[in-house]
Amino acid sequence: MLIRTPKPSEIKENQVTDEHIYQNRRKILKSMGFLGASALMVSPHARAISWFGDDENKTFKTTPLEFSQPKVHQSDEALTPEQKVISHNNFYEFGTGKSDPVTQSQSFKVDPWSLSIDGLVEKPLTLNYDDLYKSFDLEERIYRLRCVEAWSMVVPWIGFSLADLIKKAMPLSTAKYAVFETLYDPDQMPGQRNRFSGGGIDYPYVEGLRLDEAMHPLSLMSVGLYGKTLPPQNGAPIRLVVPWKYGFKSIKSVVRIRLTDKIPKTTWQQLAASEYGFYANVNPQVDHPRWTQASERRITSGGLFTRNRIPTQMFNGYPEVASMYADMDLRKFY
Ligand SMILES: Nc1nc2c(c(=O)[nH]1)N[C@H]1C(S)=C(S)[C@@H](COP(=O)(O)O)O[C@H]1N2
Ligand SMILES: [Mo]
Repeated sequence: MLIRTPKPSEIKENQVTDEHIYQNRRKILKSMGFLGASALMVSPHARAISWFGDDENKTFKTTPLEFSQPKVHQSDEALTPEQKVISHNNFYEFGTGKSDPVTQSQSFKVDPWSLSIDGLVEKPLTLNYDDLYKSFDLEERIYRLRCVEAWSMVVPWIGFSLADLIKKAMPLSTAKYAVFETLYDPDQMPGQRNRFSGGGIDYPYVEGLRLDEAMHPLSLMSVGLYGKTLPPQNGAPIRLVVPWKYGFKSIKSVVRIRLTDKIPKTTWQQLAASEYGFYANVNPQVDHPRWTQASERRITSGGLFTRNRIPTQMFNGYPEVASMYADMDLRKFY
């Protein structure tokens, strides 16, 4: 995401050069053991700028997960390499640069965790850390995720249908929207400590879906990727993945889902309503006010400067959601 009004003391991600991100990422990958000695020789003087402190010598421990392999939601597209999925992130709670989340989140505590579902439901419920992995059948789904900034990834997520979770809480007929909230914990999340470190966002991060969108079989609560539990930079221990919407709807490290009858004001709408709407359906015909949405850069196994520009597809290539918007003007409801 890009912020509209620059503040002088803020590192904006478009001011962080590709080269810097590249060097920083190499350093991280090196510390995680992905790169050999030869990688170091390419840039012996590489020095990552550390904005908040140093978390990068620790590595968060993920654990293997058991899951089923359903026939649906598989894909023949090339997967984005795991080390890119876990080192190029947007998670403003840990800083606004693409490599801040991986460097600043490695000591994030996910156990104990508490995720509550409340509001307009008959049976409010709370899941603890173990419930996240044990209360539902976990399956692997390969989904494209397209960021509003026009890069995209193909990721083997592990998780369960959001619909199954909502059904357990028994929604009242008056419920029309689901509102999601990320953990608020400035001690652990340096981006929440002041306006500048967190991109001007008024935390906690909030997202929302219409209830029919939330109940759509594609909407996934993800607890893992690449066969393991999620690392913090990707939203551990549980995050939403809504593959037909821009990436910012896929809220990370969720602690609360509240059903309501009023449309919520989401974090990015609060920050820049003219740029980020409630719906945020991937739509190559509706440009972001400052750049095109007609194409995207697919992150693959190539280097950072590899050209992988591909056309963006309507609803990110998930046409089965179109009927939910049949009588809506998608330019107005962007
Ligand atoms: N809480 C929270 N969730 C968030 C964000 C964030 O800053 N905070 N960034 C969003 C954006 S802009 C994108 S593109 C995706 C990126 O997910 P990934 O890092 O797993 O690829 O997470 C989304 N979820
Ligand atoms: Mo994004």
